[in-house]
Amino acid sequence: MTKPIFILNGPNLNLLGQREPEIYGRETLADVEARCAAIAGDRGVGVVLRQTNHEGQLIDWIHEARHEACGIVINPAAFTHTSVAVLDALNAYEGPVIEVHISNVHKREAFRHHSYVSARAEGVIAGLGIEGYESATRRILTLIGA
Ligand code: CA2
Repeated sequence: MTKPIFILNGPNLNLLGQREPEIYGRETLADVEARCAAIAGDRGVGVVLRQTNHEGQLIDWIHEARHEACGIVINPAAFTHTSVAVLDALNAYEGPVIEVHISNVHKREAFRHHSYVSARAEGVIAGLGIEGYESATRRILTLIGA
């Protein structure tokens, strides 16, 4: 049986749909999970969506994915721009990784223009709102041949 896709989310994304809708929209991570589960489910693949405000927790989940996930969709949020540790964890993961940003980080402050994670990701999606998670899920399914 195919292992699930891990959809991992970094700090403050628990507020999705509750604050700053002009930047991040009105839908929640529960909506993201439902949309991606429907897409992956059509190919017989499950999804596991998680969110944490803690860098070490995110790293532990990436380690878990080494044995438990067929691919990773990750929105590392602010850790995108700061964390060599998240990059190192992803470098130890052998399956496909797609990086997602809800907003177009390149249209925002200069400190959001650099991503440590992009050096590892098979693909990077920014500015498509939560549809970016759906596209990333489809891409993982393609890359694993599901
Ligand atoms: O655009 C994205 O998805 C980001 O990864 C979101 C991060 C930001 O630090 C990155 O530069 C780009 C911030 C996540 C904060 O999420 C919130 C959602 C709703 C309300 C407040 C914060």
